[in-house]
Amino acid sequence: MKLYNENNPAPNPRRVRIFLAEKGISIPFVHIPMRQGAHKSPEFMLKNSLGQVPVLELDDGSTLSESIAICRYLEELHPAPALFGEDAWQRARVEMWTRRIEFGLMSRIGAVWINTHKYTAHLGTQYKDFGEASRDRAVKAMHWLNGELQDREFLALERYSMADIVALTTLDFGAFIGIDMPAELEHLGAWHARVSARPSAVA
Ligand SMILES: N[C@@H](CCC(=O)N[C@@H](CS)C(=O)NCC(=O)O)C(=O)O
Repeated sequence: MKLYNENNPAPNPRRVRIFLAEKGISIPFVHIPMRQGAHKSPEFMLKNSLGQVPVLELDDGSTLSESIAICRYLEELHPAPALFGEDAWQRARVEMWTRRIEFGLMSRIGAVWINTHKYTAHLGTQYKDFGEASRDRAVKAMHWLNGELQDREFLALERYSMADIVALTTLDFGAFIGIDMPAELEHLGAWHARVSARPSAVA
């Protein structure tokens, strides 16, 4: 088994690396240098027709894309610690929060990235107004998360879960492209410090 990976600041492969670190699992990485377009090479497109990383490849050559699907697969193979929850209620909570972060925050940050950033200008038309509106919506989502976190330590469960991994990688990518967490969001800031202090966060 191996993971086709790109280094930081790419947020989606980082989800898998943090997940692996939390599980104490080690698998070989194959670096796909995105700045050189390696993710769009004909060879890599055979592994993921969207030309995106991460991709998990099994020893028989079969491939799995989508960071969360990859982590779900690895959770089945290595159940402890249960990062997707231990029972029906916990699993549903992790799903709920993972989806909320992906749709409510990551989609907005992604829209800022694609429509306003100089690094993506070569990819096609940038719709600057849409990008700037998405920035406002991303910051609004941070305010909402701050309220949610006022009386709990982690997003979905009473302990760390996949939802925290998705939120951490999303917010750190947002900061990389200039969407900082407003300093007054003390609960979100405390949560961010808490999850960033875990050894896995350096992944
Ligand atoms: N939903 C996918 C998103 C994967 C993705 O967008 N990866 C980025 C790198 S962080 C990428 O490969 N972008 C290149 C592209 O979309 O063409 C996942 O969770 O794995």
